[in-house]
Amino acid sequence: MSAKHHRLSRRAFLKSAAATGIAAVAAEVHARGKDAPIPDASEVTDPKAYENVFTACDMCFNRCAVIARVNGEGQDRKILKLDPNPKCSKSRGMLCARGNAGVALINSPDRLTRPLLRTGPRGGNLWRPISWEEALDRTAQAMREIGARYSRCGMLFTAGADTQSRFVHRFAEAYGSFNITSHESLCLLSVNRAFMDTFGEVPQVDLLHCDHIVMLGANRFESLVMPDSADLMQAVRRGAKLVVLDPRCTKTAEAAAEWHAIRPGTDLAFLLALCRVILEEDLYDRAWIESNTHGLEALRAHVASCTPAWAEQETGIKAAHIVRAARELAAAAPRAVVYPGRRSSDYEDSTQIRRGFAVVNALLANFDRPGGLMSTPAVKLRDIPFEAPWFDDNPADRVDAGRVPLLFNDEGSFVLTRDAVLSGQPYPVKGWFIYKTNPMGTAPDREKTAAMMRSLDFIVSVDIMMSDTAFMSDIVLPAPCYLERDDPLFVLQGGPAGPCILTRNRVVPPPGECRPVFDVVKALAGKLDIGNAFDFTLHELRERQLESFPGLKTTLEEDGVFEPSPALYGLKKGRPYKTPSGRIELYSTLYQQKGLDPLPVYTPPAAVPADSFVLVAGRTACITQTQSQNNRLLAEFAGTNTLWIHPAAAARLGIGNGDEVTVRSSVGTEHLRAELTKGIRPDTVYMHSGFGALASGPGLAAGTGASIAALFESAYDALCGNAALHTTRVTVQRREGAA
Ligand SMILES: Nc1nc2c(c(=O)[nH]1)N[C@H]1C(S)=C(S)[C@@H](COP(=O)(O)OP(=O)(O)OC[C@H]3O[C@@H](n4cnc5c(=O)[nH]c(N)nc54)[C@H](O)[C@@H]3O)O[C@H]1N2
Ligand SMILES: Nc1nc2c(c(=O)[nH]1)N[C@H]1C(S)=C(S)[C@@H](COP(=O)(O)OP(=O)(O)OC[C@H]3O[C@@H](n4cnc5c(=O)[nH]c(N)nc54)[C@H](O)[C@@H]3O)O[C@H]1N2
Ligand code: SF4
Ligand SMILES: [Mo]
Repeated sequence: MSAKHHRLSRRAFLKSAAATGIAAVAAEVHARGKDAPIPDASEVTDPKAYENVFTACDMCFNRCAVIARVNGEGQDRKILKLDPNPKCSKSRGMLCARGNAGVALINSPDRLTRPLLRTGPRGGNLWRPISWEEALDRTAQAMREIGARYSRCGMLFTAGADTQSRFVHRFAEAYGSFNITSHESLCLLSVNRAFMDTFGEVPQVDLLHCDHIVMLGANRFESLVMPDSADLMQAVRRGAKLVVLDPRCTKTAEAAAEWHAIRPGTDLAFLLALCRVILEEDLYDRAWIESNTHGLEALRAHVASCTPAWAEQETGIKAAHIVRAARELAAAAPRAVVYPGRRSSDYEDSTQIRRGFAVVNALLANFDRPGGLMSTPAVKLRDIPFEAPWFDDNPADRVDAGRVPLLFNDEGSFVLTRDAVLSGQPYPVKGWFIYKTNPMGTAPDREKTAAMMRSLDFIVSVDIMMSDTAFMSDIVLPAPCYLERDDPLFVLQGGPAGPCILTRNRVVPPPGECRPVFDVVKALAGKLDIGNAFDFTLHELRERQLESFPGLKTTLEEDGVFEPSPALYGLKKGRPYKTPSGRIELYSTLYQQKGLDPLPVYTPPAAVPADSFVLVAGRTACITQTQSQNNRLLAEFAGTNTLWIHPAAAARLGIGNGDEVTVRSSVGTEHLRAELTKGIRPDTVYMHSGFGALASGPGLAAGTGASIAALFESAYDALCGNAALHTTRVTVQRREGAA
């Protein structure tokens, strides 16, 4: 063990943390990561001998505010510790386990450091390091050829959640392709669609001041969303009632007053029955509903047959519980919410299911009021605008257009785009620019994604590690992680914490030859004669953004966060909702015009055959999607996944706890260990997503656990094309001959 990288014992670490005034709780993760390259804080004899750099976490999309404690110069500069920035209200002075473990990205042996060119068959793991000049020349050349041969829409651009993704979008527009997708059509587009079409916007939630929360299909104590996760904890401690409906007992369900193991895919039956009880028993604020909503009588007629007894048949939740849930929600209203949720990539009718969420909230009269759903205050940063002259916003030209009636024009649908690429219809797409997203690990039906990639002429991936997607590419470009680059300023909405403005300042230099994607697209734009789209430096953009508010620059320098503190409630007073009727649409005028069901119509899920299970996905608090499975510190807590299965179902199949099992769907077969638990319905199995990487790149990750992306079939939401992950049925068998 070299002196430079010697590891701290838990006691020594806590002592040094205390000496530097660092919260002991945040030290937990460092202290337990035994094999991790923990920075040697004991070398710092003078507690003042470190510098604070303000930045923002990027271990998930929440972007909690961070203070990095750093010392040294140049290539010797190192991070001693990452701490939460207590001044940031949105992150509630918190940095989660993953946020702490961001330091493990820095010296990870899995980091990409040089541009790589594929030299063998695609996915064959044969690479040659090349210079940046060669990598950019080859990429520009391939884009020129694809543009000339198939039209510029023959290039697909996909960028994940990030503050520099905007540059990839700008690059695509300047190049002249309509085909841009992101992780969003695998995540939350159906919830966005439903709430936009009901309220005219996607609301935030004021859990902090809420007294009664019904949470369906969301897991805020493991799937962290800030400030919701912290605020829910506060609310529960204060005595707010939390009711969780989930086919399995999550950590959120464990902390709730009630957990109901709902039959997967039946949430809308529960919600329609809630509406019926609230309307029939006259439990709503008539004056508020009449002045704010559209379609009350149509809704009343629609839910007349949705009795609690009917909903019990569908959901498996006792009618008496449904009636009580409705009465308790109504009694606490408007400080009561049916939590809208985030990931809604579940069913083919997810948009209609989420319309049900929206409609119940409307009946609780909670919108734009403390303890309810919140309208989003407008906070805008100055920008360097660019209008591509040939890019008129023409959704009909997207390759995935016309398959669903309510496609989001600027996101599209990854699943539908993949089908279009594979079929070559309505036109060929033959090139792919991928930034910071890993569809091979996160899109359903991995084999289909692989087939799509094999069908392309050219693929370039920009990543920090060799993800399975990068692995299937032709050119892989190494990127700096969030601690190694400056980013533009960005606005984050924080619900009851209010919006804030943050930025990322480079904390340490990147390894090897990593370049931020801004530099990549700027250089490519120059080579493709569209350099005018990037006629500025990142520094110039930041300077422009810093002029957006008086005091922004100095406050960011001094505190690392700027909170503009606009009004948070009563924003809709005297203002129309951004819907066709100007009101909250219980009855959707837009859907009626398009010939769709204007009220949320319940579709019962397909029956589960006796020998099969519904497969559902979710998260653990120590893992983010596929991106942290090879983080050494986090692997200590969550190094693999298991198959949750009910003991009764396991007994029927002769499966014991810890046995290796084979899980089969119509598109894939995976192996992992069984975990017997009464915390799941007997007709459902579950595994954490984010494991089962194929690539031989990520050393720690390869071969750990099963890939849920390999098992999920590629169904999609009928209205907006969001992926529908939970429609897949699987069989489970004990794996004979396995240890
Ligand atoms: N630690 C951690 N935190 C994260 C992330 C992460 O990767 N790791 N990712 C972030 C992202 S991008 C997102 S979108 C959010 C996602 O956060 P959530 O929206 O909370 O989504 P999931 O964690 O996928 O949880 C979905 C839950 O729905 C349950 N479920 C499945 N089918 C049904 C059903 O039909 N009805 C009901 N009522 N329940 C059902 C599943 O068992 C699961 O527990 O988390 C964010 N926070
Ligand atoms: N089975 C299953 N599938 C799911 C989900 C699920 O719960 N289960 N959840 C869905 C949801 S909610 C979401 S949001 C999507 C997420 O889907 P993705 O966006 O594909 O998510 P990640 O797996 O986090 O992939 C992020 C990629 O970015 C790379 N990366 C990380 N930091 C940087 C950086 O600074 N620069 C660059 N260039 N690259 C970086 C990582 O190495 C990784 O390859 O997945 C969806 N798919
Ligand atoms: S929730 Fe955790 S991983 Fe996500 S941004 Fe915040 S600290 Fe980072
Ligand atoms: Mo997501």
